[in-house]
Amino acid sequence: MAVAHQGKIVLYSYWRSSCSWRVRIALNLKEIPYDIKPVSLIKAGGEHHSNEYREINPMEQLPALHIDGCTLVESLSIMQYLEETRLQRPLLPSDVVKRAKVREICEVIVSGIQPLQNLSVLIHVGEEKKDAWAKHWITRGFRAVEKLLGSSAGKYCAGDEITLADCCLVPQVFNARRFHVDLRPFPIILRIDRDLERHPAFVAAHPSNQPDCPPDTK
Ligand SMILES: N[C@@H](CCC(=O)N[C@@H](CS)C(=O)NCC(=O)O)C(=O)O
Repeated sequence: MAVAHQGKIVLYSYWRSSCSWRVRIALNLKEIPYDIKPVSLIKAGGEHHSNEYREINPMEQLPALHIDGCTLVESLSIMQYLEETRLQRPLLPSDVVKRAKVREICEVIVSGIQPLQNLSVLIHVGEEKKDAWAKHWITRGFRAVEKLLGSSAGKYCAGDEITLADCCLVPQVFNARRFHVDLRPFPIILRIDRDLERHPAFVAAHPSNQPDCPPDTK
C-alpha cells in the first residue's frame, strides 16, 4: 500500500532517553528530516505525565512520533514503520535468518534490559538500591547479547551492515556506562559501540547533540 508522506515529522524526545535515541538514529540513517519536540522526564515531576502528553502516549513514556498524519508510540514499532514506509537505507537484512537475528538482539535490549532500568522502575526500586539493580539487569542482559553477537556479528551486530540492532545497542551501552557496568567481559559489544561512535547518524542522535541537553552536561 502506498503511504502518502505529508506534513512535518515530529519526534517527541528526551535528550537522554535511550528509546528516543534509537528512533533518532534510525531517522538519521534513513536521512528523514524531522523536528524534535522535547518532553522532559525530569521537569515538574516529568512532562510525560502531563494530561497533554498522556493523550499522545497513554504509557506516559518517550518516544512518540508524529508521521504521515498519525502518532506512533513504542520505539521498535516506530522503527519498523520507518523501515516499511521509507525503503531507503534498509535497516533489516534481506536474509530471513539475519532478520530474525536482528529482531532477537533488539528484543533482548528493548524488552529484556531497558524496561528494568527505566526511570519509573528505578524510582519504584528506591534511591538506595537503584544503581545496583540497574547494574545487575544490564549485566545479565549484556551476557546474552554478547553471546548472541558471537554468532551474528560482523562489523556490526548482524553482519557488516548497520541494522535496527545497532540502533538499539549503542544507547544501551551509554546507559550501561551511566550505571558503571563493567564492560570488559563484553568485547564484541565494545567493539561495535566504538565503531559506531563516530558515524554521523549516531553522532547527530547522541544525547549531547540534542536541543534539550543541559549546557553543563555537553
Ligand atoms: N517500550 C517502550 C519503552 C519506552 C520507555 O521506557 N521510555 C523511557 C525513556 S527511554 C521513558 O519514557 N521513561 C519514563 C518513565 O519511566 O517514567 C519503547 O521502546 O518505546
